[in-house]
Amino acid sequence: MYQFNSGCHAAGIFKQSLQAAVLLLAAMPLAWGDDTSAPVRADSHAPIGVMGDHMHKKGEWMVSYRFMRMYMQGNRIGDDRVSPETIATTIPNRFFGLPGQPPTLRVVPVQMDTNMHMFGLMYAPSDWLTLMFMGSYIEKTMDHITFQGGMGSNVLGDFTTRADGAGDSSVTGLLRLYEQGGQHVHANIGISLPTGGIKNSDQILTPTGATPSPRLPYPMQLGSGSYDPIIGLTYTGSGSAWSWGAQWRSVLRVENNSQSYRLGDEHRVTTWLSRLLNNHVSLSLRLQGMDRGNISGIDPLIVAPVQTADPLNQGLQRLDLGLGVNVAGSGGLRGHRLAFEINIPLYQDLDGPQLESDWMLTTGYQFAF
Ligand SMILES: [Cu+2]
Repeated sequence: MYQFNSGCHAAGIFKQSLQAAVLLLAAMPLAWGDDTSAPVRADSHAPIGVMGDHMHKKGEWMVSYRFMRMYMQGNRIGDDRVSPETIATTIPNRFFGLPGQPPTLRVVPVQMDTNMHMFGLMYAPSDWLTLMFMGSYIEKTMDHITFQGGMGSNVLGDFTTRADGAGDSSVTGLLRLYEQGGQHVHANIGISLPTGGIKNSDQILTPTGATPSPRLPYPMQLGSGSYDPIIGLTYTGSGSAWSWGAQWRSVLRVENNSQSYRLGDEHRVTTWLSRLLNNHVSLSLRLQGMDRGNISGIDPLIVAPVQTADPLNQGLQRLDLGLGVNVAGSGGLRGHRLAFEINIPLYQDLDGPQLESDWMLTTGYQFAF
């Protein structure tokens, strides 16, 4: 929907996250029973922002739900902040020369909100193999400023574009490679399935004041459009009150999608340290490095004087700090878990101009049976 911006997006963000946490708590069945087996340690799962961190015992199932919220405001080129006025008057428009295309960018994204609902299912056919399926539903909004005409810094107006729908899903096998004395290693091998849309469109405001509804630029699409191999390696270790782990995980884009492009490869390396407060609650500290490549190829229907329409303004390198809490149920709530994590960038280097990341919240509920 086309609409003019109103109010402050940030005000409702923490409220929404809190609501999600309360909903999850309310969804946990209340029951009482004897805890007959060994206590479940809260830190036997990694911080909730890590996927495919743990395996299950033969015959065990797990269902999970995560709510992730990511907030981006303001632009950078490399590590340096850049204003909308500077972008609109100095950054060349790669489509200049095509009919109606001005020499510089004239539409500038200023803020983006992403909500992701992730649904997971895990099953272990044997002790050395756990299968994991993940699906998602994504809601994206991006706020823009449109500068008037072909030059100058007069603002014509602002507008918000939206895209909602299924995101990509994945099937992954976790293969145990080593297990001894509290040390564990497994391989993560899977494939990302193109269930997310790549043809979303919405109404925009052009520099001439027109309001067409073209295909939205790459960051507003919900999927990759391609079958993407996932490979990784996970290590976890634990002592009496502390535990730790590390994971490498890459999503490789090996084929062009139906719209003649492929997203850049994504590589993530993360390491964490968790401290048990008691068996049921642990706190965690995490570092994550991420590298995302640019898009190769181009969607011929994505043509606009905006940074997000350029396949070469999509790559980035980022280092995030994560603070998390894991809670594991016992007694009648054995098998149920709640977790929360906030991730804040310590450093980001963007092929830009590109919107910077400000924070990401992840709330999750897991139930193994
Ligand atoms: Cu699990």
